[in-house]
Amino acid sequence: MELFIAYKNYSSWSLRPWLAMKVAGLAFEETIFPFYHDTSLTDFARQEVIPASVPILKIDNQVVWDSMAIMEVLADTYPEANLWPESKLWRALARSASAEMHSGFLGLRSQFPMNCRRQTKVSANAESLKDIARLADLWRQFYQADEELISSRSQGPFLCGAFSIVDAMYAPVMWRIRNYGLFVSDEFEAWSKAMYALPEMQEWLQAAEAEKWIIEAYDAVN
Ligand SMILES: N[C@@H](CCC(=O)N[C@@H](CS)C(=O)NCC(=O)O)C(=O)O
Repeated sequence: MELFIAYKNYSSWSLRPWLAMKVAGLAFEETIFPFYHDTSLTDFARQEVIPASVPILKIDNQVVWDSMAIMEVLADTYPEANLWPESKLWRALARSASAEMHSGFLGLRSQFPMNCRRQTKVSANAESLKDIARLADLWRQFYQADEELISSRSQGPFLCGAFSIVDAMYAPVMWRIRNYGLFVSDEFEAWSKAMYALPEMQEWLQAAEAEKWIIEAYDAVN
């Protein structure tokens, strides 16, 4: 299995399946396409007839593109990895929040590009403030769920208890909130601490810090 990603420092979509695969203990090779600095991604995409966008997974001679599709295929292929929560109720919540991340939070995503190695303080604009308020609501829904949901929650500090795809989907949001000095809610802070402490997240950060590539526009956000 081979995962094609981009810059660990900047590529938020790359982080999602990479983290899910690492936390699940799935073995894979990784290739980095630094698409601002060379043509490796466009060359590969032309050859495979897919969009020039990462992440991409090669599995059993099949090419899968798009972060959500990759994680769904992995969940299908490795059911024992429990990439989605075991409980159907939690799966529905996790899938809804994952889809919301995949298609939403445009304010936060455009104002605050993921930049793992740079910590600074930037005020949120009106669109980002709406997204931050939505994150607070969402986190309340996960952590103050009704009794029926709570009784089927697995153990752990993550959104559904044990780590699952929904945590991977929001992993770049952890970097954005933390590294731009933003605040969502106490529940979000507790989740963020658990995410930051994951050895796999620290592995990603170390690799991001060691990367030599720079995207000046992202480093100039203020
Ligand atoms: N919806 C896609 C988004 C992927 C995406 O936008 N990837 C960015 C990197 S984080 C990319 O490959 N950009 C290529 C480019 O701008 O040339 C997914 O979930 O995989």
